[in-house]
Amino acid sequence: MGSDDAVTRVFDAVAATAPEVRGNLAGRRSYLDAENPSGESVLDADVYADDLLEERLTAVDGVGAYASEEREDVVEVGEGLSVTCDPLDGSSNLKPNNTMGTIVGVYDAPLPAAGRDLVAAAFVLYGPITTMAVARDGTPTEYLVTGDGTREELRDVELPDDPVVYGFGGRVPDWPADFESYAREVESELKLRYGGAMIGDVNQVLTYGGVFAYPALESNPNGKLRLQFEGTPIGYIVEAAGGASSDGERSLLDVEPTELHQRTPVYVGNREFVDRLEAALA
Ligand code: AHM
Ligand code: MG
Repeated sequence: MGSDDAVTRVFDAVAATAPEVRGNLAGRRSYLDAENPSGESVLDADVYADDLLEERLTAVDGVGAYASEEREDVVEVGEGLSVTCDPLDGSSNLKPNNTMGTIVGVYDAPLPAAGRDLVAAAFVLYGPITTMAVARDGTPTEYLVTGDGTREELRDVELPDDPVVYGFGGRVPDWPADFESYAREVESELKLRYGGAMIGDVNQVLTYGGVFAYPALESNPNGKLRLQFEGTPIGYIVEAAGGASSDGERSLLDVEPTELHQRTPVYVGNREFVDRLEAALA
C-alpha cells in the first residue's frame, strides 16, 4: 500500500479520535505534578490526549514512528511514515474553557525531520464546531469533523488578499526592540485577535488574512513554540494556503532540526507581512 493511502489513514484516525478527545476533557482540567520535555506544566488532558493519539496513530498501517510535545522520545513501531503531534495545543485554555487544537505533521523521514520532509500536515480546531484543516500537495482543505469522527469537506483554505487580523504572543517588555517596532506598525494596520492557542489564532489568520507571531524573546531567542510539533506543520499549512512562514530569517520549512524538542520563533501569514517582518529583523 502506498504512502498516500497511509496519509489518508492517519488523518482519518485523527478525525476519528477528535470527538473522543473533545468528549473527555471535562474532568481533566487540573495540572499534574509533572513537566513535559519543554519544562512546562502538564494538564491531565495533555497526557490523556497524547496517550490516545499515540495508541491510535501507531496502530495505523504505514506509520513507523510517533513523537509528541508531551513525551521525551520517539516511539518507533516499524517501517513507515513519522507522525508528530501537539496533542492539545493551547491547553492552558482548558481552564477558562477556550479554544484549543491538535496539530499533526506527517514526515517521510526519521525524526527529528525538516519541514521539507513533510508530506502532509493537519490541525483539528476544537472551537464551537470541530473542524480540521488538512494540507497535502496543494491547497489545504477544511473539513467538518462530525460527532462520530468522520470528516466532511467544507472548503478550500486560501489566505484572503486583504489582511485583517494579527496576534502576537509573549510579553511586550520581553520583545526585542526590532520586533516591537514591527508590531507597532502592524497594530496600526490590523485588528488584534489573540486567544492564546496557536491553532485558534492561526485559523483567524487563515480565515481573515493577517499575521500570527510567537516571536523571539529577550529571555529566549528561540521563542516558545516547538519547531517539530508546532512550527513546521503550521508553516506547511500556511504556505499551502498561499501564505508565508518564517523563523525570522527563512521559511520554517527550511530550518534543519538538531533536536526533537527544539524551540523556534514562529511568524506566519500573508507574505507581505512576513517579508516586512524579516526585513525588520534583518
Ligand atoms: P502548548 O502547546 O503547551 O499549549 O503551548 C503552545 C501555546 C500556543 O498555542 C500559543 O500560541 C502559546 O502557547 C501561548 O503562549 P502564552 O500563554 O505565553 O501566550
Ligand atoms: Mg502547542
